This record gives sequence, C-alpha cells and structure tokens, in this order.
Amino acid sequence: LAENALAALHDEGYARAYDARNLTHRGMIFTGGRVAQSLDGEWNFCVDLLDTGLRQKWFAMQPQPPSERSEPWDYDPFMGEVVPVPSNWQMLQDKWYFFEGGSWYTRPLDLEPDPDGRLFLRVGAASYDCKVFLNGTYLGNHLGASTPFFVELTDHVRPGRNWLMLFVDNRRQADRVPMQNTDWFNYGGVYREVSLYRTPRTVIRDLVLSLAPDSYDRITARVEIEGADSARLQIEGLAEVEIPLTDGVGEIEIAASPRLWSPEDPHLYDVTLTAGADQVRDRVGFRQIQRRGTEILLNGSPIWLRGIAVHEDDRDLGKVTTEEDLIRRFDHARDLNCNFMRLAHYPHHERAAQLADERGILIWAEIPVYWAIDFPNPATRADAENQLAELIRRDRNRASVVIWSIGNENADTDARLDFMSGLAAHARAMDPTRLIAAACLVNHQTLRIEDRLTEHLDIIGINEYYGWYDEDFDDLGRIGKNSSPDRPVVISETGADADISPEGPAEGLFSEAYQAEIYRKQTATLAGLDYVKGMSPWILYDFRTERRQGIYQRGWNRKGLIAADKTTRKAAFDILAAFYAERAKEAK
Ligand code: GCB
Repeated sequence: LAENALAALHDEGYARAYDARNLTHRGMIFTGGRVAQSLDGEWNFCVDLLDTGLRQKWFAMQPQPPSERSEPWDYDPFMGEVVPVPSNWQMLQDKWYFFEGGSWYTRPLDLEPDPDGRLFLRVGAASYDCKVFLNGTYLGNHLGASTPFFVELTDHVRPGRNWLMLFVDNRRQADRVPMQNTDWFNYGGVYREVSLYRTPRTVIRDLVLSLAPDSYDRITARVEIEGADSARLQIEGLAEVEIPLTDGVGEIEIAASPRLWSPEDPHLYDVTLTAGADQVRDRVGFRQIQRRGTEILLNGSPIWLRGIAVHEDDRDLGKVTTEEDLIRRFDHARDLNCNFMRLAHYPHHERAAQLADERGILIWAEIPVYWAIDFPNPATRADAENQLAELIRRDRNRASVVIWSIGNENADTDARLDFMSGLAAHARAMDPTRLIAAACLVNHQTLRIEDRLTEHLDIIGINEYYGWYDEDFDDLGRIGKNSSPDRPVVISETGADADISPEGPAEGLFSEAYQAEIYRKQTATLAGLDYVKGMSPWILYDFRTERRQGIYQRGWNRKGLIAADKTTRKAAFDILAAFYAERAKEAK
C-alpha cells in the first residue's frame, strides 16, 4: 500500500476529527415563506461499512476522468451508483435492507457569485449522524434522526461548481437517542427534503407567536434577527407593529383578541415579519391549552382527547413522508372521529403539524427518549436536549401542537428522573404555552400508577396493554380504582395485534376478532375513569419492525387498526370510531 493509505489504515484516531457536534438548534433559521432551492433528486451514493471514506478522506477527492487517474480509487464520489433523495436506502435495494452503517451522498452545486447574500443548507432529516463536507472541507455534524439542521455555507462556497457530500451513519449505539433497542425499523439515509436558502445579510432566525399566558386579548411575539435594529410584524386583520431589537432579540406584547383556533374552527392568520431586506411568513393559530386539576382545558373549556397514535412508516417508502400519505392519515383520523393524534416516537415531518393546524387536529409531539437510553451519559443528555430544542423551534407556531412529550416507558431510576425532569424544565423554559407529557409507568405489583416523573408533567401518559401483554384484563379496572392521580391521564397506548392476511388466525391472539374484543373492553373500562382525559390507541397502521418475527408478525407490528396497505380496515376500527362518536356527542 502507498504510505499515506497505510497510515490512514492504522489511524484509529481518525474518528475524533469528526467529533464536533456543532450542528444544533442554534444554527436554525426561520424558513416559513422563504423560497428554497430544492436539492432533492439524484445523488451519488455508496455504502461504507468500514468508514473507509473518513479514513481515506474521500471528501477531499477532486473529480477526474477514470482514464486520467494515476492511482486506483476505492470509491468514486462523482460517478457511479445514484439514489433519489429523499429516501431510505433499505427501500431501494434488497442488499441494503439490513445495512446499518455509514453511507456517502454526493452532488454538485452550481452557484452564481453573490457577495451580498448568505447561503444556508437545510437537511430536513438524516438518520442518525450526518457529517457535512463542502469542497473537501468538513463543516460539522448533526446527531438525531428526525429533526432538521442547518449549515451556513456562505464562507465556503465558490462561484461555479461546488461539491456537497453528506456522510450519513445509522448505526444503533447505546449512547444515542433512541438507543439500540426499539420497536420500529432503523431506516437510514437522507429521508426528508434537502434545500438551499438564500438570505440577505440580515437573517430572521426565529419568530415565535402565541397568546400571552392566561390571556385572550394579548399576543406575545418574540423574534431573533441578525443584522437589524427592528422588525415589522403584520398579523393580517389583527395587528401591525414595530418590534425593537436589543442584541438581535425582540419581545413584545400586542393588544389583540384573535379569533381562537380550535378543532371546530381551525382559524389561521397570515403573518409576515420583515427586517431589513429579509422577510418570512407563516400561518398561525391562537389558542390556550392548560390543565386544571385533572382537566385539560382548550380555550378555557374541558376537552377529552379522542386520539390515535401513528408512526412515520410506509410499506414502500419507509420513513419518507409524502403529502398523499399525510392526507390519507388525516382522513383516516377524521373517519375515526378523532380530535387528537400522537406522533410517536420521534419528531415527524413538519407538514404533519401544518396539516393538523389546517384540519383542527390536536397533536402530541415527541422525542425518542425511548426505553433504557443512557441516562447517566452527559453526551446522551445533550443530544436529547438538542433534539427537543430543534423540535420545539421547528413547530412552536403550530396551534395544533398542544403537548411536548419527553419520553416513553423509561424505568424509574434516579438517573432517568434527573435527565427527564431536566428535559421537562427545558421544554417549559423554551415554550411556556404547551403541556408537557411522557408515557409513564404502572407498578404491576401494587397495580397503581406510580412514577416519580409524574410530578414534573402536566399530563401522565400511560401505555397499557391489558388483555394483551398483561393477560388479566381486570387488572385495568383495579389500577383505575387504586390510582388517584392529581393531574390528567391520557392512555397514550393500548391495543392488540391482528394479522388479517390469509396466514392470520381466525380466533385467539393475533386474530381480528380478538383485537376487536380488546377495543370493546378497553373503551368500556376507560370511559368509566374520570381522570382519564383521552387516549391514543396503538396504532393507526401496521408498521415495519425488526423486533417482531413471530409467525403472525413476519417483520411487522400488527397492532394497526388498518393493515400495512393503509387501506384495509380491521374490525376494531369501527369500534373505536363508534366510541369516539359517542364521546363527541357527550362533549356537546
Ligand atoms: C409500547 C411501545 C411501542 C410498541 C408497543 C408494542 O409500549 O411504546 O413503541 O410498539 O408497545 O406494540 O408493544
């Protein structure tokens, strides 16, 4: 081997060069209303299990026709295999189905010189660790599979042809969020949109709008802007104000009584913010969500959450979200008579909450603090906090989003309590206008809701599978009686698998009839518990998961009310729809 190649092989410290975790929520810019240049489409692609590209610095290669090369190349970033972006590689070729590791995405960027402007790259989501290189320079890395991140390219681009490379690594690791063990498929790749944003020197980084706490006649507006002393905010038909800035930050209260957003009347206002030559837009609804004792109040009135849980998963596309898929999902929720949806177990595509805003569906949004993540590890904590901050910053103008959920089924250890109470405080500090929840624990010995985290939350989520994992269905009634929570409980999961394919059983576990019976018994029991203020059964569609390999599962969790084709409804669908119709009538 050539000397430098040998040196690279023996350099076990190579990974440290790419340790910077610098692509965080701090680099975000506000994108609403901006015109993006899409970088979706064909990218050159190569899987790289051994990190050869990082060791040999493939990102620093210069394009060269094969006939002119004097050395053999182990990889050619500039020609060869291409894949579409967005996509998950598992869905593209059989040989990549179980591939977990790093892969390289490369594409040219042809740019005009623009001395007065700034240029930002936005990656909608890349699973899980994404390192960004431009023209051979490493610009940083981002952790987290489901939140967007930005890289400012301004000082790194040259006029004409540039080369952008992303190294995307989906290896499951104990210190990640989530860790190795989950119940959903570990899709890898760049699976949401990639875009370029051009701005003037002045850049609007953030715009946050909401009703002031406890008020119906004052709106709080907070902005973060680089390169301006003031900004002009217009809320169509409601207000037009100047916001003075100190050190790039401005916060004001505006006297205004907006028409309130609600599931019955999901009214949105067109908003424009202008600072210098920069301008952004949004469509924003105004509402209050609060808790009082065991009540959840929307605009001051008690509400019962008629929900359904959903994953981002598709038989053909994996985790890639399309508008058609989202519309079908919301149509199914409407047919179930839902007013609520749990977007489990990680931040979904931002269009989900936008559609929920338009359609009047309340949203539980979540980060993947799932099961036994590495709670004592400060790096894991920093990662979780950043994913939470990225989610909040992305979606906090969505009136539909009423709950930030900070985790799911985590054992009640001291380290977990410290970690998750910290997350709850973090969420409240960033956003005092929403409720905080988590899927908490039941003590199976004492048959009570018992979890030290609950006192840090507004809503106690409970995942319970009485009649399924817990055989004695009547224990649910016992827990109901034994528990006396001082705040609202939402049954964040319940359900049973049903395999409705020809291979599925006619009765007993995994049959459609058994699932239907569980839904009958669950809804009857839960309706009688006065502190239960809603539910989001598990789950709308069957979803892919490596974990489920039983004869009726065959790689799928089959707790869907609808099969993986997203069309065929199981009997339990109508049972839940009827129950919710009844609840909706009672609420009137
Ligand atoms: C749970 C988990 C969810 C699983 C579900 C199941 O409690 O929160 O991620 O998929 O149970 O089907 O077991």
